[in-house]
Amino acid sequence: MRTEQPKTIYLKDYKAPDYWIDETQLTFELFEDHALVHSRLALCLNTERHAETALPPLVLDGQQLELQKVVLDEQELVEGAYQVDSDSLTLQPSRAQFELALTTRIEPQNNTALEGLYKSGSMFCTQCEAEGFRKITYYLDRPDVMSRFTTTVIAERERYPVLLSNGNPIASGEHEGGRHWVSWEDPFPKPAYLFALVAGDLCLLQDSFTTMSGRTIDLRIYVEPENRTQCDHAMDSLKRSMRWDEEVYGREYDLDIFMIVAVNDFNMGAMENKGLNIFNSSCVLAHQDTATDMAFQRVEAVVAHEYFHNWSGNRVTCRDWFQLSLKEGFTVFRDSEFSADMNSRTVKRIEDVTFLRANQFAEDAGPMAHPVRPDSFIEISNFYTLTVYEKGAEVVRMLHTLLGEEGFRKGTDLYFERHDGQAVTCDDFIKALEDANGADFIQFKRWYSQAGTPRLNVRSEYDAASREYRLHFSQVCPPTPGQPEKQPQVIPVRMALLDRDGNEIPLQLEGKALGNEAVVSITEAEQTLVFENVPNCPLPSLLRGFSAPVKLSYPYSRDDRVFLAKHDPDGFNRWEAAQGLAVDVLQGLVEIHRAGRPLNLDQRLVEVMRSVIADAELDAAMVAEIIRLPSEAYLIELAEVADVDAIHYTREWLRRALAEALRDEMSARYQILAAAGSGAFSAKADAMAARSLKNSLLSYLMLTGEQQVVGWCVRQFVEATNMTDRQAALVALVNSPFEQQREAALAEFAERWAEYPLVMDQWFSIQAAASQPGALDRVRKLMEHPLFTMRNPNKVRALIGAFANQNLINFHALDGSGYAFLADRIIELDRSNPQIASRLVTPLSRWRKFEPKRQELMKTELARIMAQSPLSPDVYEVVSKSLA
Ligand code: 0A1
Ligand code: ZN
Repeated sequence: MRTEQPKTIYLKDYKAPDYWIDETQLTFELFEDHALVHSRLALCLNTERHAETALPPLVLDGQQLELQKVVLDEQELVEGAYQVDSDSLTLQPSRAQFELALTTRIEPQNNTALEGLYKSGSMFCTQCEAEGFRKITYYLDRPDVMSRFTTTVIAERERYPVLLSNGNPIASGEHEGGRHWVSWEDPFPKPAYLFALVAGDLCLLQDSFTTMSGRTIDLRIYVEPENRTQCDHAMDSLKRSMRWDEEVYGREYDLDIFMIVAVNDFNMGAMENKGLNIFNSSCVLAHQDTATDMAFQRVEAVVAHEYFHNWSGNRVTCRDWFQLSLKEGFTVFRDSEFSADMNSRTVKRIEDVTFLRANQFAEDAGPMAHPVRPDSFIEISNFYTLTVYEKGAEVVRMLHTLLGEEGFRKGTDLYFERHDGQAVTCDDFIKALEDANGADFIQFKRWYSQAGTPRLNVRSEYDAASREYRLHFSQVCPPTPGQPEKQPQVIPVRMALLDRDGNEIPLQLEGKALGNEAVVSITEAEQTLVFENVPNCPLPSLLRGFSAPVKLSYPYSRDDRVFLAKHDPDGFNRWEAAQGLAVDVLQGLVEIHRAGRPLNLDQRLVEVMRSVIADAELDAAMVAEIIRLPSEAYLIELAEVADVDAIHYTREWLRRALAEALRDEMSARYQILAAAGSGAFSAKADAMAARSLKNSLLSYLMLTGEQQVVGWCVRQFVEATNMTDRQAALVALVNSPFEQQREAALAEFAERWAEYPLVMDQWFSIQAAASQPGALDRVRKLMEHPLFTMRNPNKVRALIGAFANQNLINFHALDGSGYAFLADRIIELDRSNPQIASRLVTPLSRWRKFEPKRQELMKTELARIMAQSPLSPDVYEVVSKSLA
């Protein structure tokens, strides 16, 4: 908590540590009201920094610890022989190699911040990334200090039959008084942030995997007994991830055992601790009765993400936290490619791009904008951002695009070989890719150092006489905090030129034949490409697959977009054209609405939607993506000054108008899909795609207000064989004016699923996000619900997060009630869980996007938060930067 102004940490100040820790031996004694942590550290001087004749003091990190004993080289130190303050323990070694033994007392039961060692329900667990280990014992808690860990856990056998830590189990035994112990040894040196411990009464799903070299790995998923039946999908995803990493990256698993533990109280999605991944239960548990298809896909992606970290993160880790994207950007790229290979590649790309544009672009345009490799931070927990993760993954994707599949693999092989067992930087990653390919990424590295989303404007000219087609590119990146001016970046543009029938014209650029599709690199602020031998004026298909995270603009007419939506041979760009058309239509409607004129429906959009709904050949998931209108959040991001009311009103108007115009086609397709899906449940991609389209159609059809459709919806709710269909029907009812059906469905759902916390999260969330007036009162009432608690991050995200991030019309109510409500929750949460409190500030931090009245109201709430004392560094950083 804040006593003085929190300190800013700078990348430029990085220094290697004064000492290394070769060995770390830990013994945990777990009790009901406290824990004792005994550590024995083998330290040695970093002789690259210091001569043995002038030993610097040893400064260990530590917070909220009660230090009970300090023993240096078998000599217990008396008070005064060391110094302790709120963040550190300092002592003076007298030899270059020495042993330090410490005992600290901590209170996991009172650890509501869920960082360090804490209790989730009846189980003990840890979360050490980024700087949680220092809340367990004094240590060099920085990722470049890598040590071999041996851990012994001692606890009451009855309450905690399962005792886990990293590595392989090496010994176990009984103590007096019903206590038992297990020792674990991790042969791989690791930083403290990868340490983990679990103690609880857990049940086990076990399986095995044979690696490419023929070793058998023991796979274990530990969950609370009632969840035993919901682990199959996670186990299956794990085995597929292990195989994929062997096939695509040549990476084999290294320990003999790999464990996943599901916990209910967790700040993030999951954590890649060596050999002992700890997961938010929402990212492990999946059964068709209780989890939606989206949840299934999230489990698959998160299991893969954490597993892939074993190489991209653990075997090769980060030198310092400024390099976080080294492991996160790369690993997100790896997991998204895995998901693309397991499901539909185009649909996965559409989902990722949609998410990036609505969320990361907004971050890049807001007060917390920072480069993929930040230069400074106050609280590192605030930098687990969409920029570090998602934009970081886009940066790796561009490297993949520029090098091609084979060149990229050569580069990653060299990276893993060269840096195995090391803590390295983003520059080291790039250097390996360069060296393996003879490439030069000097300019490309600006993607790591410059914040903000570049705009790429494109114009074209066709000269029939010379048969030349010119594309003029100009790029500009807007100023971001601390970076008023930007240099041009390398922008790979995957593209084709289409003739009037939608066929690709062979590309010839400066005398070189490039085939039908090419990746061109735009490197200058202004650049012109001249394509030769172009028989007729073509239509360009640009930035295919979203080959760079930029805002592209080309003066397409609506007719051009209709043409591309129907004829572009590239699936992603067909969707992109339809999206672009919908954006253009909506932006036009917003203007008409603001001018007080009546809205009208552009028939071209209706035609595009009609043609895909009727297209039985097209992947149903693609149809669902194409008919989904751009989100309110994305429309707000695109606007200079966002008129929330107009955006909400016109988007709803357009949805209803489309539903009415396409009523027959939509209901015909809905009924076919409903009949086809009523049989046995399948989790295969095509079955999921069919459900996705069916439910998207249902949500449109409900807008017609027809009794018959309400009947279909209620029937789907009652007869659903899976949570995807049941939940979709509930969402449609909750967002409808049919009060009686809505309340009945909500009540029945709550009664049936009261015992399932993750299902109830959905129930809270659906209501928090419903856009009818009075939402805030409903949210306040739901906070009193016996199953709601501010202590569980999933519940906070489900209710408070969904209201502030998804219910934009109510959150931005003009009386400021939504803002005041959120500020109250942030202030309240800051006392128990600063990381979660800080994440909730995001919607308020975006105040510059709105008109003066809302700006003032939002700033007032930010100022009110700022005036709190104490205030965590987490919330302080985001709020102070938002107001700066
Ligand atoms: N490294 C994990 C994410 C993670 C980060 C921080 C945490 O606590 C503050 C927890 C998890 C991942 O990328 O999955
Ligand atoms: Zn990660």
